[in-house]
Amino acid sequence: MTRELTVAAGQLGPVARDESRASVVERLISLLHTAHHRRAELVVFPELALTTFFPRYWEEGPEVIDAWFETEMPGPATKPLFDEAAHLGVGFCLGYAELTPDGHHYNSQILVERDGREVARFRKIHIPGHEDHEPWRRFQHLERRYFEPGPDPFGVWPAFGTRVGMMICNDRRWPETYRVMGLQGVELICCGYNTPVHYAPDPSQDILAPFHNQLVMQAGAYQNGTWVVAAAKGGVEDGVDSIAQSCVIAPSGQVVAQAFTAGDEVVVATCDLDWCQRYTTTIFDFDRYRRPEIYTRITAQRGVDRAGDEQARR
Ligand code: CDV
Repeated sequence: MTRELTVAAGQLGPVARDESRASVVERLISLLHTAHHRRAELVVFPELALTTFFPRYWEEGPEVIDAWFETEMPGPATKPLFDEAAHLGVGFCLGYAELTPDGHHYNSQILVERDGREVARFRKIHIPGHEDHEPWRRFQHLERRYFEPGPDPFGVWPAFGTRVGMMICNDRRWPETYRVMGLQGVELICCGYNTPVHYAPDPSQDILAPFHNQLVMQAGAYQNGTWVVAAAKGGVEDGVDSIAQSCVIAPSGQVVAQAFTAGDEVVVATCDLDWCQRYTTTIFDFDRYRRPEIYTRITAQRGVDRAGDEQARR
């Protein structure tokens, strides 16, 4: 018997700065219904799904900043989503800004099982952008002002009859993300993202944004023999265009389903979970072929070390 799981990426179009959480939750519930109708058992929603992508604004004062964050999950605004999902028997993965009881600010994702049970919380590990106001940019990307990097390593949890991992937006660009999960036998990675088309530090990359989005996730899926479900918040939000392209990627690296629009849309695929083993027991049989003793630099150093140049010149 094959192990199958039908999954969905619940893509959101733009969320206006003044749109209420209640209104966004209504949109998420509508996506949930569509996904359920199409037999999905797990819906992945975008990063920071409940509000506009607020790191584009320079905000001052703890009260103003904290207003973008959730202090409870579920809280009063999100409870209807949790209730409806449990009622339908559909699990989900939701990105939100988390303010913990002891005052930490994280860019987080929660994974909830079909019966409404919380499986895990994941806090974004790679925090992109900048800390200070940089008026030369068309818009800010102040994630490094508003969020601390997640303190926990990438995890993998038994859930949905498989092994599920999580990553958030910029995490998907780093090969270490997938490999740390691959080494824990991941079979399905859930990812939410907000990726503006315009990249201020090097605008020559703008035209390549959708290509890079697929490139990294297809490579990560293939090199670790895992499914990836990725959900965007796309379209023009407060004048800033973000890529959409939500998708489901197979362990072969092939995109098996993809969004057609940059608005609210459900992308569904049925994942044959045994497909993972075709890769993890052959070309990427880690036990047989990996050489961790040769890769020590990966964890021993952070930036580039050219100390070897001097020696080579002699
Ligand atoms: N939300 C993000 O993490 N966005 C980044 C942008 C800034 C490049 C991304 O990696 O898509």
